[in-house]
Formats: sequence, structure tokens, C-alpha cells
Amino acid sequence: MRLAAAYSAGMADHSITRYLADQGGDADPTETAEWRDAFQALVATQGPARARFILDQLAVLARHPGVAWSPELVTPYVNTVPVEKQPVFPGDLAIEEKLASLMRWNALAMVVRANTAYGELGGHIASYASAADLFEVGFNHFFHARNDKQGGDLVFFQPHSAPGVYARAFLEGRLTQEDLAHYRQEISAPAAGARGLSSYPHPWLMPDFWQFPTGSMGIGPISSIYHARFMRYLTHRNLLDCEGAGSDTEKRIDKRRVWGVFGDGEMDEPESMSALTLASREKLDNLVWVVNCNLQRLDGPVRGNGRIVDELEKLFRGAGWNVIKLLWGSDWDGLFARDTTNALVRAFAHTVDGQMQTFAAKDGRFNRDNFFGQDEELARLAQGMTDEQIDRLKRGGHDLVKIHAAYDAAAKHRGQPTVILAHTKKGYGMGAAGQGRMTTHSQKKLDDAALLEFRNRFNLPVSDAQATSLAFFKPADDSPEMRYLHARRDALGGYMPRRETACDVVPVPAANTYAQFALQAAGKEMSTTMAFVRLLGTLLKDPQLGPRIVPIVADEARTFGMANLFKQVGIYSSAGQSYEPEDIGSVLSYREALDGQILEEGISEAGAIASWTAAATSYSVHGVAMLPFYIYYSMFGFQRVGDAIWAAADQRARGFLLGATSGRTTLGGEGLQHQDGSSHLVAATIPNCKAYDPAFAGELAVIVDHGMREMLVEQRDVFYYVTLMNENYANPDLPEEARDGVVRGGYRHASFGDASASRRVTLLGSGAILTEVLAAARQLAAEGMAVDVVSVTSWSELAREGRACEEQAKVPYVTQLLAGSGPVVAASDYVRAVPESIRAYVPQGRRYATLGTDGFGRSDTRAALRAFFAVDAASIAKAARFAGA
Ligand SMILES: Cc1ncc(C[n+]2csc(CCOP(=O)(O)OP(=O)(O)O)c2C)c(N)n1
Repeated sequence: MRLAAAYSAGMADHSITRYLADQGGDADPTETAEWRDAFQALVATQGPARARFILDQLAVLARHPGVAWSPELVTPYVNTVPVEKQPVFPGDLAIEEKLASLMRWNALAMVVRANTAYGELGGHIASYASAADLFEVGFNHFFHARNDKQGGDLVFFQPHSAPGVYARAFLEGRLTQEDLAHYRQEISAPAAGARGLSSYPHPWLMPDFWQFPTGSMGIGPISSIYHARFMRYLTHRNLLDCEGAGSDTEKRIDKRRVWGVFGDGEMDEPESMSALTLASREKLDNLVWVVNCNLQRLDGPVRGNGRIVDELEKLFRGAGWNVIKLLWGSDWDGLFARDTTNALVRAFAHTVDGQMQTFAAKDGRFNRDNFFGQDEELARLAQGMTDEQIDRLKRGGHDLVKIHAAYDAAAKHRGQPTVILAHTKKGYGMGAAGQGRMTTHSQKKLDDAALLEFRNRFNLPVSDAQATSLAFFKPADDSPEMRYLHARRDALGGYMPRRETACDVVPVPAANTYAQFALQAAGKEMSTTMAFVRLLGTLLKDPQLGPRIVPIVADEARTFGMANLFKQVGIYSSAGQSYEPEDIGSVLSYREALDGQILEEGISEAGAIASWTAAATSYSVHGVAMLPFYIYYSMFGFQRVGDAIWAAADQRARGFLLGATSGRTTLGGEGLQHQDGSSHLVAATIPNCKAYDPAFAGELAVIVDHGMREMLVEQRDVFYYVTLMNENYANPDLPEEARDGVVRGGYRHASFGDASASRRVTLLGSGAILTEVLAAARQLAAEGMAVDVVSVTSWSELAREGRACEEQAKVPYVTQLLAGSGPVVAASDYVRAVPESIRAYVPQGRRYATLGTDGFGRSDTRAALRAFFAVDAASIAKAARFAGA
């Protein structure tokens, strides 16, 4: 169907690119030309503002249902910043190009050397080859470092481009040649007097270097959004000014920003895209993403049969972002200027990414024949250009001037986050060995010919022998390039990435002052969730600690009985509260405020954990120690966002995760998807996570108190995972002498029966199942046994200490705790593997039986569920008898 006919039939495809591709479908070109001329005259005589106004008026008419027109979100495949709006490049182009070439070379040499020596080490060349210029313009002109005078920018680097960041740090004198030679060899490096360089950005492994772990795709993007939002939170709560002093435009350009360079393939991760609307809703103009659109991912094209740039443009624009397309380099400017009939844009509209990749992989001759050879108009444009010139036509993401123009526009943009869609070639400059090849992502080796070709391609000042022996190259300290490199970083505040650790000590009040209700509960009935909420409410009132607390919820505050905090400390809202809440008169009123303290993330566990990570690393990223408490349904933590928690651990997060409504039988009615029997198993695998499953309010208070001291006062890089239950039962006083055991993972809670009885048993239990253990103890005591009950507060801490003691040939704490005779029976509301984790440390000669909740959860009463999973008092007593008690 011709386009005009399609329009009249009301079936129009509004795509501009389609329109351009199908211009022949115009039923009345004369009439069309009149409309076009009229519009151009309007722009010329009245100016663009008036033209926009008229278009808005027409758009109102066009949206009439009978016409059913709406503007499409995709614009033609050209640069967003027009040539005439490009600022003058403020640097020395020749030197910057030379430096970029050196970075490329050293990065490549690092990966190829490692793999020549040890083929198993892996690494990537092609990704940084495509991203080098995007990084370099940032390093030379935009990425501010933190120092005494400024907070600095946060920069998220594409993980598999890490070699490029190391290559730069080498030229800056922050890493040595030996260090580069130990890329991905962290264990063997120290013996050679070098520091090993981690595969990807890992703060855990390089704690003075990397800030943000990005190696698991998707986590970097979402994390950058929540870091940007958290900076606003710090500003609005008057804890730290991240917006920059003064209100004049020039000053505000220097405000702190979050920059992220991500892959176009990475945008397919659900996490990458899931918080886009949060960023625009919050008007995060302190956030700039650069999506490196090299059109390829690992296996092949990101969108072989479509265009990823178009797709991302639509998505981001629809989500309310400012989109800047950075598609073509300066040498295309002349071609576009001569292209009066839009032949190029039409040709691009036909060219899907799979084809664009082929053009990237082939030489100038091929491109002349197959791209410019498509029609006469295109062929005419390429006339006068040599094949070599055609081959060297740059994509926008490889042109420093164009990149600078895009970054500059992004930095000046107000009121929206910006995404720069940067068109690049994967494996840029790797020639036949890799540029645009399907297999380029995993290319780790280059033969001599390819190395020499690369050397020539980038005019590197290395001899044949140096090139083929993969010698690292660093210009003399007093060379113009090196002076320039240092001067640029100096102007931007110093070198980066650099991770800081210095932060203030936040005093923690004595537990007796705020947790008496829990420590001396005197039999009061409450759930550990209630106890936690009460603790939190009191801590929030502490003049020094209170303001540093960040309560985080994912739409479940009411479930956990926290609604009173809405009124007490308010819900953070960058817009304040522009409506009168329905429940305004209530003490539980839903109060939103600019300086509100609670981060209410809505139903996004991925967002909430990203928020938690931003707060939990504020001590390092901002030098302001914050203490986040993120409380959620425990099943939707490690199981749902475990990878994000792993990344937070890598980032050395400090804070509390509260897995509420936990346990497979304690949350009776919710069934299979909600009942958590495994989070403690996963938590135990994270080295800096201390996981607790307290049974009583007093235990919880001791754990929270100890955690706060470890994190805020001793400043240790640990975080706490504490499970909370919604079962109400009587809470005993916690004896002073039990506190140490609570922290270590368990203590002798009670003894039953005749202490001199010959039939003996020790029962272990954690969390709500301790109540079943106590009931079983009474039954067994009534049968004439001597029963000891140990309250296990942390299986994983007991096991961890056990392992450490074994290595040092010491007797583990848990072994001492279980000294005695008769069998030991352990029960928990988690899978059996959790209590099994301490088996190796049970004293020799004592039989050890474990009860847990393996299998799918289901709905019923607590009693029915506990009987079903055999973790109720009767089953525990039975197991004790069976074990020989
Ligand atoms: C969650 C996750 N899945 C898969 C990978 C493996 N992986 C690493 S890089 C990569 C391809 C990345 O492609 P893209 O984002 O387009 O970046 P490019 O290297 O092309 O610049 C893949 C699949 C990963 N690191 N993380």
C-alpha cells in the first residue's frame, strides 16, 4: 500500500524512518512541497520557538480520533547535536588522539600477554576498543575526581572494558608495568612484587581503586540510577550538598554527576531498564548514561534485524529521558551537508544492524560498492573519496569532537536524566582480526601481522619488535602527552577511579538506653518484627545516629507494622507532598516530605536493594556514613535479588538487611512462593555477610547493637542479614552473660529435667522454631530426660568460626557449647542444610540429627505446616528419642 493511501485509510505507519524510506508514496508532491515551504518560511521568519508553538497547535488537531496521529518517538538516524551547535573542542585534539591510541595499545597488550602466557585467563579486547574514545573524553574533560574541595563524580565503567582503565592508570603512574603484566593474576602477583589486577571492577579485590562493581550485567545501570537518587536524598536531607554551591548556571554545571558507560547488549537485562522512569520522575539531571552502541554483544548482533539505537531511543524517550544520539563522526558532516535529498538518512533507514555490522567488518571498497553503491545519489556523495577515506569514516563514538559535544549537551541539560546513544564499532581498529566480527567479543589473541596492523592503524610509536613482543608503552614523563594527561586530571580534581574509605565515626548509644523493652522483656508477648520496628523507631530519635539511619521498604511497611514511621520521620519525596493525604488526621498518616527519611521504593526489590547499596556505601562514596535498614519479605531477598546483594558485598556495603515474615512454616497462609526456607543458606555463602536468625527480642537487640558498632564505630566492611518473624510469643529476659554468645551464634538458653538423669539430649533451635524446641524439651524432660536447649542465633557464624578454628587447630566455640553427652538434635525453619552446616564441629561421640523444611512451601496453619515439615515439638521430641536420647 502506498503511504498516502495508507494515511487516507487511517492505517498510517507514523515512523519517520519508514516515511523517509518510502518517499515515493506521496500522492500529491506539489501540495506536500507547499506545506513544507510554508513551514520552512515560518522557521526562517518567526524562529524556532514560534515554529514549535504552531506545531503544538497542529498536534492538538492531529490527535483528533478521526486523524489518530501521534508523533513517533524515533528520530532519523543522525546526530542529535547539530554541527552548528557543537561547542569548540576545548582540548588538544592531536594529543588526545595519541593518548587514546596508547590506552588502546596497552589495554590490548595486557590482555594478549596474559592469554599468551596462560590461555585460561581470558579477558576482552574488543569492548574497550569500541569504548576507548568514550572513556577518554570523559577522563580528559568531564569526570571530576573527589578531593578536599569537591565531592567528585561517580563513574560506572563497562566491566569488560576494565583493561582500558588499567591502561590509563598505568600512564598516570598509578599502576606499574609489572601490575599490568599481572592482569587477572591476583594470587601470583605479590610473589613478583606486583599487584594483581582484577578481571572486572571489584572493590573487594582492589579496595583503593574500583568503586562500583559492574561485572554482572544490569547491576551497574540500575545501581547508577539509585546512586544518583541517593545523592539527591543526601542533599534534600541536608546531610551533604551534592548539587554544587550557588544557583547560577555556570556553577551548577560543576555539580556532582553520576556517569555510566554501559553496553547496548546490557540494556536487555531487566534490571538495566527497570528504573528508567524513576530517574525521569525524580528529574535526575545529575545522571548521564552513555550506551556504547557497537551493535554487538557476545554471540552476535544485539538486534540483527532491527536497529538497537531506534529501539533504545523510543524506550528512553518514552520513559522521559533526554536522548542524545551520537551516531556519526565529523568526516560525515560534509557528506550530510552535500546530501540535499536525504539520501543518507533514507539509506540508514533501510540498514538494519546486522548489515551495519557487516559494513564495519569490511573495507572501504566493500562499503563503496555496497553502501554508497545502493543508488546514484549515494554514489555521487562518495565520489572523490578514496577507499581508504571511506574505510576511515568514523562513527560518532570514535570522534572526540562529537563525543565532547554530546557530553557537553548532557552535562548542561536540566530537569531530566540523559542517555547518549553512541554508535561505535566493536573491536575498532582490530582490522581483519576483529573489527565488527561476530567472534570479536571473545578475541584474546592477535598474531604478529595483526599486531603490526594495529600499530600502524593508530600510529603507535613502537617498533616491530616491541609490537610483536607486546611491550607496554609509556611516553617520557616530560613529553607533551604526559604533561597534558596529568594537567587534564589535575584540572578535574585528580585521578580516578579511586575508592576512599575515610568517614566520620557515628556514635552508637548504649543498648540499655534504647532496648530495655527487649533485653528485659519479662515474658512480654511480641514478634521479632514488632521488636525490630520498636527498636528502629527509638534509634531514629537518637540525635546523632538517628539522622544517619535510612529505613527502606518495598511497599510492605504496613505489613511489618511500620506505618507509624510514615508520620514520625516522613517518606522521602523530591516533590514534597502536593496533595492532602486521605488520612491526614491520623497518627499513621502517609506523610511525604522533601526531607523525609524513609525510602519507599514501591514494588521493586531490585530498586530497593540498589537504594540500600547506595546508602550502605555512602561512607566510602561520599565520606558520610549512613546506616540503611531495608526490611522486606525474606523470600524476595537473596532468592530474588541475590546477585545484587553479592555485588553490594563486593562494594563493601555496611548496613542491615531484614528478612521479615521469614521461615517456611512461620508465615502460615502465604504458600509456596512466599515461604522462605533458603535465604540463610545463600547468606552464609557471602564472606562479609553476618546472618542471624534470632528467636527473641533481646537477641535481636544485641545483634543490632553489635552490628551498628562494627559498622559505624569500628568501621568494618560487614553487613548484617537478620531474619524476623511475625509470630507472637512470650519473650524472656536476656541475661547479660548471654550477650556474647548471641553475637557468636548461640548460647545455652535453658535446661530442663533432672540434671543427673542418665538419658540426656541437647536441643538446638533458631528463630521461631526455638519455641517448638522448648516445647519438645519439656516433653522429653517429662519423660525423665535431662535436656539442654541452645538458642542458635546464627548457624553460619558458628560454622564460620568452626572452620577458622580448625585451620588454627583450636577448639571451635560451637564444639565447646555442645560439650556433654547424648545426642544433639537441631531444628530450624530453613532447609536442613542450614543446621547441617555445623555438623563437623559437633563433639565426637555425640550423634547429630537435623530437622528442616526441605521441599515446597504450602498454605495451612503454623501447627499443620510444622507437623508436615516435621519441625514441630512432637517431631523434635521424636527425633531425639530416635537418636538415642
Ligand atoms: C548477568 C550477566 N550475563 C552475562 C554476562 C556475560 N557477558 C559479559 S560481556 C557480555 C556481552 C556484552 O555485550 P554489550 O553489553 O553489548 O557490551 P559490548 O562488549 O558489546 O560493548 C556478556 C554476555 C555477564 N557479564 N553478566
